[in-house]
Amino acid sequence: MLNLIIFGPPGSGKGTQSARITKKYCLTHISTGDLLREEMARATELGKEIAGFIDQGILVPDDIVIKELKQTLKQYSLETGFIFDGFPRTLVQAEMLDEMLNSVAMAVDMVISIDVSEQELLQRLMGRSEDSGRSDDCEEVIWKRIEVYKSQSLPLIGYYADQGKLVKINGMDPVDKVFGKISHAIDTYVKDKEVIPEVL
Ligand code: B4P
Repeated sequence: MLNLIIFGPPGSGKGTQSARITKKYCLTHISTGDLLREEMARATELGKEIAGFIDQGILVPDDIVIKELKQTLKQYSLETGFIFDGFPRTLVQAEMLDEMLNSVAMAVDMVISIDVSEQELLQRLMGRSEDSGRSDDCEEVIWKRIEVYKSQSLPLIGYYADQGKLVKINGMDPVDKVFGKISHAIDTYVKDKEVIPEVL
């Protein structure tokens, strides 16, 4: 059983790679971006509030994200094994996740951090904007998201590096190659820890 975090700037391929990791390692995929967009699509009062943040490219406040996450996790046994995609994005969220997992004698196993240049991020997200219909995939908002990533999320690199949990992956390569490197990192971790997941 594994608990992974996939971390990186907007457009680095977190969602893309999470889908593949989920399939290969039989994990439950939790994307806070998807959860928040689902709430927006329901057009609830909360959804409208969330849209106010996402449309500007800024982070949704921790209390809202944590509440959404906790509600979703209630549907699963924590023993399932998760890939957290786009969560945590702040130190408060990281500490909350540690607390929650520790309370059931579990922990984050590995944090996969995907590095991609800013120009490439812009190019990918502008490319996606043609069919994503996402309000935050426009140039001005993309730059804001990158800036927010650098100021609010990047400090998590140190938080997880200090715990010896960080794996850095060059995300500039094609999707299959990036996935190959991620799989290698996970397989090596699993082997070194002598934990044999059912999927192997
Ligand atoms: P997210 O939904 O997490 O989305 P993202 O960071 O924009 O994208 P991701 O990295 O998953 O990119 P993808 O694989 O799709 O966040 C959206 C917003 O929600 C945030 O800005 C924030 O406001 C809010 N939010 C979410 N979580 C939050 C939290 N925890 N706290 C507070 N606020 C939160 O890839 C992008 C494109 O690149 C795709 O078109 C893909 O096909 C392409 N691509 C991927 N890999 C590629 C590769 N190797 N080569 C070429 N193209 C590639």
